[in-house]
Amino acid sequence: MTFKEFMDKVTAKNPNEPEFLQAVKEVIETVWDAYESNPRFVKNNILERIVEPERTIIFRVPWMDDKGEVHVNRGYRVQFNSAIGPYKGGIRFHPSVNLSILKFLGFEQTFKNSLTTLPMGGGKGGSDFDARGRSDAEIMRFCQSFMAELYRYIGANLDVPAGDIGVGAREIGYFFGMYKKLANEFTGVMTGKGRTWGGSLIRPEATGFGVIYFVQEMLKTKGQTLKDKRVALSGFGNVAWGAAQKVTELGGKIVTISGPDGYIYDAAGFDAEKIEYMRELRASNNDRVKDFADKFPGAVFHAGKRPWGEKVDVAIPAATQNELDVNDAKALMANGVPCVCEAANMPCTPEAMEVFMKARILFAPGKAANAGGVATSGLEMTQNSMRLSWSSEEVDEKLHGIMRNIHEACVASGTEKDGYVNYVKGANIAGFLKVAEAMCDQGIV
Ligand code: 2IT
Repeated sequence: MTFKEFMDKVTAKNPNEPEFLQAVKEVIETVWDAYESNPRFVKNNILERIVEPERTIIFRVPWMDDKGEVHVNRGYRVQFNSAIGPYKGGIRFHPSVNLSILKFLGFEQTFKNSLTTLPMGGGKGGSDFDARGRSDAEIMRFCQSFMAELYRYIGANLDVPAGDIGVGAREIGYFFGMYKKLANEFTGVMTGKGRTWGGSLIRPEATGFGVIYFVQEMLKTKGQTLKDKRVALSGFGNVAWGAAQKVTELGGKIVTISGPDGYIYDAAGFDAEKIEYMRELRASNNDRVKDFADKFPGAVFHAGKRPWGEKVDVAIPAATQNELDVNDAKALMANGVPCVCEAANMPCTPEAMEVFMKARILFAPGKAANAGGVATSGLEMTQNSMRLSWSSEEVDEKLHGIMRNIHEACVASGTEKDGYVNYVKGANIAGFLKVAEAMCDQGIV
């Protein structure tokens, strides 16, 4: 079978799933040679098996709003791969959520989790629920209705969900409470829990911290540090918040954040007060960054635009899939950006990635750079199993070590003949090999 024949088959089998096919193409293209040259992989038909989720659950989520009106949303859990551990991955609440997006996320999660070196398989779930303008009571009822169905399919040794876009500490709390009531047991069935009831310290910051540890490692290969670097972030959620903290701590300057309404440019950089305000913006549930410019004079709001036209030293897309397209990539290159690090899942389109890699700049894919979030979820699972909790320093040190190892794995598997490190290829090969070997070992199941 050629790569094209393989993709044609996957495309025919999964019509109307553009995001899923995009993710499959990127991974399989880069692992193709490693696959073909391994007779055991070929004999076990690993490729066709690895792109098929082990199980997909789709369910009705009915709920009542504060006025007594009844609504119905669709809930999903894609249990993608359990070759190296229980299914693990976040729950996303966003109106854009559909099967294609959750399959792409579950597929990516499988390789990301493999890269962390912790025993976690891949999964993802969510709903097309729109939390904008919803009261706390409405959010609680929705989470309870969602869990009233999902609880049958998850468990501390089976499938351990966490947060993603639209699902944070509050939603995890409501999920966990409902799970505990229905299953009648207190277990580590979710991560991202509150710190007084089994949550790991540093988990809220971990994705952003991990991204910046990865950027540090990339810059180090060029003899550079983040000190005095201007950094453009997109998004204003949990990942951007953690990254903003770490960049600021390391002496770099965050100059942009963004939302669906536009972006903020702040030449002065962020301080503790602005970083804290990012949290308030998120909690406000209104999906808008304009308020930032109203609060901080000096910060300029650019309506309806993305931040990639600004001249910066590091660009970090931290919002959502396909948020940075080929024109954005060209704009960044025109300004000579030397480093782009994906913090969201698949934020750069394939055409944008091609621009960066052709220009041979430092470019890291999300599945390597943002793995610190799920890695710390893995550390939360370990602490729950041992019924104890580690200090922030302990967790942070482990997280830092994991990010360094992921960087090393990318360099080991992704260095090309001319010395350029293709982090995309490196991450895909390193993540894939482990899962593929485990699948072979476990037989045709
Ligand atoms: O995309 C991701 O890695 C996450 N949303 C975190 C998943 C997790 O299980 O912590």
